[in-house]
Amino acid sequence: MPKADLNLTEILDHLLNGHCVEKNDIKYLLKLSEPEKISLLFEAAQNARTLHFGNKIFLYGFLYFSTHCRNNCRFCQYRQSNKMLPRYRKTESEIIAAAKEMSDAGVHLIDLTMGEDPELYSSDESGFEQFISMIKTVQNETKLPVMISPGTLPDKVLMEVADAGVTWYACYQETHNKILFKDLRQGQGFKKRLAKKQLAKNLGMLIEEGILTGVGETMDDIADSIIWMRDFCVDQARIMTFVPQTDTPMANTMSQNNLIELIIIAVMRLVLPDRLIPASLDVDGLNGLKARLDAGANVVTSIVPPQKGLAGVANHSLDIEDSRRTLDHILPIVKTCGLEPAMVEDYLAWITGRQKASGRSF
Ligand code: SAM
Ligand code: MD0
Ligand code: SF4
Repeated sequence: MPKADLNLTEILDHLLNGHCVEKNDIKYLLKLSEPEKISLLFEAAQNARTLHFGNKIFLYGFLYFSTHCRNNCRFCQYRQSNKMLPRYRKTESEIIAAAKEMSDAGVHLIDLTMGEDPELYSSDESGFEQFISMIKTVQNETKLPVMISPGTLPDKVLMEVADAGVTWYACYQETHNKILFKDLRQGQGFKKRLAKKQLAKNLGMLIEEGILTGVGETMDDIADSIIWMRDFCVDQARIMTFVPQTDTPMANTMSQNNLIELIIIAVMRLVLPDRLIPASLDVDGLNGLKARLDAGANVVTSIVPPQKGLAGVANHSLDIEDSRRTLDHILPIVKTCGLEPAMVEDYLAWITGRQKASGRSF
């Protein structure tokens, strides 16, 4: 057997036996290019998922309730300088109706996302009062855990959110390479974004970290991000392929083939075997779901109800109004992967277990 093959089986076995690997081994896996070896990687990732989650998949409803933003991330269509984009700010009753529709359909979590909306961010903390009360109502009405993805909230607001019993805080770094970060999230603080995650974690919230691929990063950067996620003990680890957006500075960046995202999902699964890893419908829509689950993801995210004027992030409208981001369309695909949706009780039990294991149950 050529030495490289031995390397691959050894690294995969090592990971499947619960051992830690070095950065070089992570990079070796990330750089695999032969189809047979990539298949072995995906098979190992599926085995790691089965070991920790059986054949159960979690389902996240996505509610992008305000698309106004004060920031100018170069990759994002919702950047403040993009004047071509029609924006919306949903009312509390619209938000509750969409959240209820998704909880009735059977999702396990509601992800409340917004741009850094100047209406909230430009005043002092008082701008967030309605936001906090809206979150509480969503929790009460749906009886589901909530994730918030609101940007870099003021510390005091983050504390109030934690007090309100919000389960998850998502605030993606995109990259852990400071130079690339400065380029992607121009004018924003690398350390500030990290500090918000640390504070939310200290306050007892579960943390999702996320990175992008196809934005000029190297495999060394991706390996560093995966190691950062391991060291920080993130609870959910996300990778998304950059989707070029018209009327933004990165509009002409070449679209990257999705295989790299799939390989990164598989490597994340092996390095963080007991964590949640999204298969986002936001990048390739429903057509991209099976490949992401086959690579080892265990949460379908960006489920969006139609006819409510709600948008996605990486893709503004892909698959939304034709109902292809609903459970009717998603569940048959989950089944063809030999998987099935978890019960909401399974999801709540996972959360409680995670909070206890990390000393975050109060
Ligand atoms: N405004 C908040 C923030 O930036 O933290 C919340 C929105 S956040 C959930 C939006 C995320 O979607 C970004 O952090 C990025 O990872 C991803 N994203 C945005 N534009 C994208 C694009 N064009 N292609 C792929 N992913 C994108
Ligand atoms: C997703 N569009 O799940 C959403 C979003 C925010 N927490 C998540 C990027 O793909
Ligand atoms: Fe605003 Fe978030 Fe888009 Fe950046 S990624 S421009 S903070 S909505």
